[in-house]
Amino acid sequence: MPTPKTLRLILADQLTHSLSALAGIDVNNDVVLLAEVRSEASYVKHHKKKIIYLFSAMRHFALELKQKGYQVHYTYYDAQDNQGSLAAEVAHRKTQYGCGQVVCTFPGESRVHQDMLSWSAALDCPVEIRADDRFIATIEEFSTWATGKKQLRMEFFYREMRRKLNCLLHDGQPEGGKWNYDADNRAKLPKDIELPQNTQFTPDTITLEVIELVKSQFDDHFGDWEHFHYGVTRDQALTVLDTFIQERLVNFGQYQDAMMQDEPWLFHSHISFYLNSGLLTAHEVVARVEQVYYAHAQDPSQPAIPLNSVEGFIRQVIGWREYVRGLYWFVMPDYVNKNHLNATRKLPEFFWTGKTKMNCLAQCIKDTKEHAYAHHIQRLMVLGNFALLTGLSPEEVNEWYLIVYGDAYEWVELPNVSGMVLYADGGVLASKPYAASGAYINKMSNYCKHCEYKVTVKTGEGACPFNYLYWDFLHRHRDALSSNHRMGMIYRTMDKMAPEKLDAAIADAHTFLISLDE
Ligand code: FAD
Ligand code: DLZ
Ligand code: SF4
Repeated sequence: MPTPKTLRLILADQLTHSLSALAGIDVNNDVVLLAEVRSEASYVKHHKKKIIYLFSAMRHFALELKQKGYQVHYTYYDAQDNQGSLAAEVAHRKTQYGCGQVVCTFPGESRVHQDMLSWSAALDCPVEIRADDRFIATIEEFSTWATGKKQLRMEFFYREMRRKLNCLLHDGQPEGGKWNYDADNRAKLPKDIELPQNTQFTPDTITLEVIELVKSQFDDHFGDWEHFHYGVTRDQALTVLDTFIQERLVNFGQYQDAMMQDEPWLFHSHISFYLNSGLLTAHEVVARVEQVYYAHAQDPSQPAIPLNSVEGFIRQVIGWREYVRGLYWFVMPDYVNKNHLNATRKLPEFFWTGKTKMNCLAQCIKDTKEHAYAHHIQRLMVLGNFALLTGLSPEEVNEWYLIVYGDAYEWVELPNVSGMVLYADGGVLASKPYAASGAYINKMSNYCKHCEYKVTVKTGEGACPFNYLYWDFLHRHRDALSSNHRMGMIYRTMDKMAPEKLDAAIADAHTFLISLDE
């Protein structure tokens, strides 16, 4: 029997030529569908730059498929017959092209997966959901690794990934003798350091059209559309990666945790947009970095790239990224409702405007609003730390992170927010909350120099709010946290504090939290 004509769906974050949904395509017969749909573009009010990036990247990818000879149906956002949702688009195009089956790749969000599972019955035809082999670990591999373990620590999963790829290993032993060089990666940026440029592209006519669409249709969404400079094709994404490897990887490790006023890009790679939407794959990113590391190590005419930079970067990609993806599918759907610390405070308005006297927050929100990007420590130790210490509701904080970052999809956003930032999962992801006082922010940035508050003042007039919020947080959650052996030392320090100092911190925190609610 001949194979029926197949409708092959490609989602906005599946822009990869080797995507499993395209495997075995009959180019003369099958139809590839990409659809810009209202339901996906506005189920949360995504940052304008995230929509510009995705729609433009989808349009460019569709053109590349057509150039390869594929039959592509591209549903434009403002097309008269746009059906408004993925399910309705699939149903409509299946009938339009007379397809007898649908093939998709496993999506990145549980919500979309649940929807896909209902399509076969609704369409009365087979709907095949193929594994997403762009990840290094399969969902089943993670589940096998995690099942029965008391603690799911990234470090041990990461070592499995290193072994699986035979990456930075000699006879099964880690390069340099250690698996992890994180201890070397905590330097502050020197005052006079010369910072490299981030890679920028001038928008072409396709991107300019999408910008006009977003200006008219998504005006009420968060974020600035101006100065869009991201890559929107695979070639451009490769340029971003290669420029990072040539110019910034050398310093990535030591300055990975550093932050600087008005400098969002620093020595980071800025590839998360491309990795998460499929223009780059984790396999190729890691292979290129490893290859350049060894090539430079063997060629005296090339500058050596420090192992702490290379290992640190590779750990982010095959460690953290793979780990949060595996964890997401292992713990969903319950994970979405986790709230171990019973945090219920509403998100303050300044998360949308950046209007706060706390300079570190204002800076990180400004970077986010302008670029749909902030680097990891800004997300974790400034914005996340504030959300943790002030007890913001996980639901509201998750929605904010999903909206504001151009690389945000639930599989990666939710574990980072509920697990890493808010400790809402009670320690499944992190062995202790990432709580910190102003001293950490001052150590890793120059934000405090430009702030109305004084980071060295602990309580009272002009004191840095992070200082008293920190002690108040520990005090409030003593029952939930003091039995955690990694918190033992900090509670012993707290117990040695003069009672009036702790009382003053708690009183200042209460006043601050009341003003936050107002
Ligand atoms: P680099 O610092 O250059 O790191 C290289 C790559 O490693 C990144 O591109 C990313 O793919 C990967 N990576 C690093 N850390 C993580 C991590 N914790 N989880 C998953 N991948 C990681 N990353 C997202 O891709 N999407 C998100 O929605 C997202 N939300 C986050 C929310 C919070 C609260 C926190 C603390 C982190 C979040 N991250 C998220 C992780 C990280 O902040 C971003 O991946 C990173 O800032 C992207 O910038 P970059 O490409 O310059 O990264
Ligand atoms: C995030 C997003 C946006 C803004 N728009 C679309 C869209 O129009 N069409 C589409 O296929 N996907 C879109 N996405 C991504 C989805 O919301 C969802 O996050 C991923 O497809 C999950 O894998
Ligand atoms: Fe942030 Fe406190 Fe420093 Fe101000 S003083 S920038 S609020 S850490």
